[in-house]
Amino acid sequence: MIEVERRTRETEVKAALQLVGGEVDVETGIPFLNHLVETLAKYAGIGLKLAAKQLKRVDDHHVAEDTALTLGEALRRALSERGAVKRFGYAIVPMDDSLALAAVDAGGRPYAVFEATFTRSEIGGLALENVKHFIESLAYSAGFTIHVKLLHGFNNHHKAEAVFKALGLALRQALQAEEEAMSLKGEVKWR
Ligand SMILES: [Mn+2]
Repeated sequence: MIEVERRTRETEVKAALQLVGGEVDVETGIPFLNHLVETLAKYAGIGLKLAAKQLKRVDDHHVAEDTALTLGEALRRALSERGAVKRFGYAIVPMDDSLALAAVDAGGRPYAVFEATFTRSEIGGLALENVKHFIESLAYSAGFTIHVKLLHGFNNHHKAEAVFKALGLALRQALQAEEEAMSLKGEVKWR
């Protein structure tokens, strides 16, 4: 169990993460963000209890970003303890009208490519521009390369959820234990 707390003047986020499964419960005060992060954890097969609160009332931006940074830090710590993992994973996931692709390198190389557009500005308290910001923040704090591409879609809820399901399933593969480091360097550096 990895526990991470992140507190700034803007937010307070507490996360407890288990790589090998367990209960998933996310409460950020932003209903659609809860839904997306719970989807990510469930499909990734990780246990995650995460609570975030906004200390200074502004908008959803800081909570979304800091939730991603805290989850990423928990994943980074969990992986540095776990040792070798498969490292790479990918998935293409449909959700009715929407089809999303995600590919991950969970190997200490922070980078994010996000290609998806939305035709609504907000769902359930979450500005949809923060979906991209969330995934970028997660990639940088976890030390993962994450590519996400929405191949097509119409319903904005389905589009965002398909992205998080695909990312979750890609992570499920990438986080599987492996006998030796997936790198010609002989080890994966977690900075
Ligand atoms: Mn920001």
